[in-house]
Amino acid sequence: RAFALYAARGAATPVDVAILPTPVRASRPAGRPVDLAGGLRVTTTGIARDDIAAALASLPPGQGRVPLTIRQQSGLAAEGYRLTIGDGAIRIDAADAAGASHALRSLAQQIAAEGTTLRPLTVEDAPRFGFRGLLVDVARNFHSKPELLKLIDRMAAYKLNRLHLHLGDDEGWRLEIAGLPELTEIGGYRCADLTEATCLSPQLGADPARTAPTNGYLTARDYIDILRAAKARQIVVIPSFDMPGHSRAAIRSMEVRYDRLMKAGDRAGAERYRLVDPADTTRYLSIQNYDDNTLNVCLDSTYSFIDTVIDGVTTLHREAGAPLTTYHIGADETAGAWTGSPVCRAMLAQKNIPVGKLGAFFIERVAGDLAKRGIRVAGWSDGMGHTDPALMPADVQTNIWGGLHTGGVAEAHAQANRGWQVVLSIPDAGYFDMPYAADPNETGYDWATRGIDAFQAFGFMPGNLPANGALIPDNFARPTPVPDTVPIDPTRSIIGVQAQLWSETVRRDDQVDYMLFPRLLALAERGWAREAWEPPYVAGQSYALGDPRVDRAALLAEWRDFAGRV
Ligand code: TNX
Repeated sequence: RAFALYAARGAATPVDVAILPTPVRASRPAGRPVDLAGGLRVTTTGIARDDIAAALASLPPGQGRVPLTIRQQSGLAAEGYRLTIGDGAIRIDAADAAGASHALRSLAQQIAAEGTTLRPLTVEDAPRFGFRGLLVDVARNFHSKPELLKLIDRMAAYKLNRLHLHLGDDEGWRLEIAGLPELTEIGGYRCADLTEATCLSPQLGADPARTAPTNGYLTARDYIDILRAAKARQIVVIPSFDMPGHSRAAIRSMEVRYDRLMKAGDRAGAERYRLVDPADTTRYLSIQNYDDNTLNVCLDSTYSFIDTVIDGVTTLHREAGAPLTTYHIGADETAGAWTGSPVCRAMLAQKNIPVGKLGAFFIERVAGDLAKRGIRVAGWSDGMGHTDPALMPADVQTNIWGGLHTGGVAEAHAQANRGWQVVLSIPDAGYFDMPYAADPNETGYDWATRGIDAFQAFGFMPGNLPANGALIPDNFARPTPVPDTVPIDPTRSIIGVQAQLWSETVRRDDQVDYMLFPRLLALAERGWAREAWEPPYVAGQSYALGDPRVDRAALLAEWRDFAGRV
């Protein structure tokens, strides 16, 4: 592990710490070192040891002599901590269990760099954003439970705290749901070609066996284990099953259920699992070329299906002791089927709404159902933006996936101005299914950008909190300022950033690691630390790297130092 110098923000002289993401303040006071050879003796006050057990386990073991005193302390920012190393003792003051865990992770990084003799060090730290997320898509290609557990531990090490687990899409359904076994029996498997009767989508290569890495699903037990591992690391899991578009796996699975019930003579039962209107004559093609992937939003059975899914997921979260707080409904890239559906025509006439509002109608209805259960709805910004805010619950999370130069700034500000919780999932800075570089040997899509290397992720400027949560565009390829056409209301803010690992092109678990590391660390850095080279937000203005207000020399110095710590 490299051990680099960095100028802690506000420090007059460079301080050598190994902590990543960069802490707010660090200093090297005078005093005697701490010799860890004697082993640590941990005591806690006001923070349950169970809540920080995973972070404690990241330290060298031992029932030793060196006191490590962990105390809850009021007056610190949420997730904040103060770590004091010196004179034979280590002390942690933390706002909460998350703060204590972060302090322990910082300590573990310092031990990894310095060895068992720690020179005196004081760190004061707190995150810039409360939401620091990673999306892992296990729907397109499945990724194993061990891989997910490993990622959860890596996330905690770099102080990321939201795992957006993408469990359902066109190509697969990856979570066992009580009462709907077909979802995983059918939806958990891609097939060799499209001739199989229940085929979801073909395998990406020449590996048709059902044991191919693209196949599989999480059992209820697996998911509970994942939730528990996340909770032990202060990570909230946000499940997502994309709807009403991107729903081919659910549609195919429920067709099988329908047929089985019909064969058993249970017509009424079968009708409860209809997700499309059989008389719908609409022809559509989704952006990803599916012509049969959209739930019919006018059928009551669609909503009772979603209800069963939410029931099942809620129960698993309860069993894990990690209540479901946010549920992501997708809501993106709906191809706009339904115009040829008699059921929809009847509903439109009855409710007197225009056909163009059907997508919004779906989101508003599911959001309302979630709100009744006390669960926050989350969705992608394109779909969410079409809703009528007056018909949405007050508590809404939106993931902005407009590009830096294609409307993402205005979208982020407009949706923040609706009072929503805005998370920046900006493709050109945080879609880690894009390749590292425009090189034919690299895997990944390039629709958003020709490549995102760690420096580009590092140079993303998500804005200036708390009053002005502005999205600051920064695209190294096109350093042209983007006009801020929708200034953010000064009382609003952006709640955080998220990295996305979509997995259409990412099949094996080792490819997951390759796509995420090291650039995930750059995003973790931006989610945690606000740097002096980021100019303050000014309403109506925006800037990119070419803007003279960006202190490029300071950015490069920070980058070199960061790269040394990675
Ligand atoms: C767009 S981001 C998508 C995903 C794809 C991704 C591939 C979003 C809401 N939709 O379904 O996996 O691009 O880069």
